Amino acid sequence: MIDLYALTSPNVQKIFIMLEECELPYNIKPVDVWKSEQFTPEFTEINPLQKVPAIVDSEGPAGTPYTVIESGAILLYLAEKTGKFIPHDPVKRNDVIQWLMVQMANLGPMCGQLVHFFRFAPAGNDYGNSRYRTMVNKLFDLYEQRLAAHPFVIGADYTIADMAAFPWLRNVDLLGIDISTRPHVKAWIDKISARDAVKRAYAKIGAIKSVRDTATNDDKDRFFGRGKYAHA
Ligand SMILES: N[C@@H](CCC(=O)N[C@@H](CS)C(=O)NCC(=O)O)C(=O)O
Repeated sequence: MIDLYALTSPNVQKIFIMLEECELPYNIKPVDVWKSEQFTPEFTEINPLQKVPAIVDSEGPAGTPYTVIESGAILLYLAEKTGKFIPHDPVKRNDVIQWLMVQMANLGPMCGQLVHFFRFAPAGNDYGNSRYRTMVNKLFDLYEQRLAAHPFVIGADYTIADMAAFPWLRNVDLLGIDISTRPHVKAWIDKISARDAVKRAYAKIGAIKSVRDTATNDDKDRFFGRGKYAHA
């Protein structure tokens, strides 16, 4: 059995999708990052980085419980465990790993910073807003080029490279991105959204309660590393 330490954010959504696609049984262990639950000693022992997602697989590779942190590593772990959503062909397999890294090192962090400056930072961040919006627009254009040439990110097959990018690219409203100029990304979002496993994943994500709207200023400061939590 897999324990999934989760909330509702895009990096966590990837893991719900993969678990549902693989039909693996799992327990959801909510960690409300808006209530500082990521900083408890119990969760820090599971993920010293103090972020969701993390999984603990009671039947790890050595037959004993195994913990995995970082959404890209978790996707790879589950793909290796099940033999699903990563091709055996060595070239295609490397394509998946490359595009997983593109998502982890670029799309996720740039979208995360854009959401921070666009939605959460105090006013007066024109430079940050402009920089991260520019980076995110370039990345949307990159995926538009890819998806204009292939049905899925690495080619004909739906893989963990799609599952990694999907929760961020579908997030156009939160990001304030114009999807009308990226018709292939839009068609890919619609195609993935229509999958039964993806619908099941979002039903479970939608049922998770979080206190984002009522988070205290202290919890927000701690989450964002500012105020008395800044170490600059
Ligand atoms: N690179 C990590 C990023 C995970 C991440 O940023 N998680 C956020 C979700 S809101 C989190 O737990 N933030 C809590 C914090 O930074 O204190 C991954 O892809 O798993």
